Amino acid sequence: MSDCIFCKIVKGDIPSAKVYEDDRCYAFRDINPQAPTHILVIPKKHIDSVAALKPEDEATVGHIFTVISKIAKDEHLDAGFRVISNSGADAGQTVNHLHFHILGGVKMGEGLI
Ligand code: DGP
Repeated sequence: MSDCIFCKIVKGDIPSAKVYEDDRCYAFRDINPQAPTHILVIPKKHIDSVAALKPEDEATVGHIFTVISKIAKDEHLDAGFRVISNSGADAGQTVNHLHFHILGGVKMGEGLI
């Protein structure tokens, strides 16, 4: 989508601190980190959110979770990490391109989840 900021990040039109990239996904550091390690993992293909996922996206999402596991190891998040995907307005989704937050490097509280 031409007006999507994460599509622009994938294309390199908006700079980002890249952590990982392959043919299906891209990972970069969040511009407004909520934890010492805060990385976003996104599909290169534009998908609006978890709510918009279709059966043909299953392989991509499964792949993203394997990549998340690799990134967590590379970032030495051995003590644990949290993966969050906000979907829709009530969840506070602000960028309508599917993304998974990896949060780590700190002992997190038990609020919400
Ligand atoms: P969410 O609220 O779940 O939609 O999270 C969107 C995240 O995207 C938020 O934590 C801030 C991050 N973000 C927004 N714009 C940019 C950007 O241009 N660059 C980077 N690196 N992160 C961004």
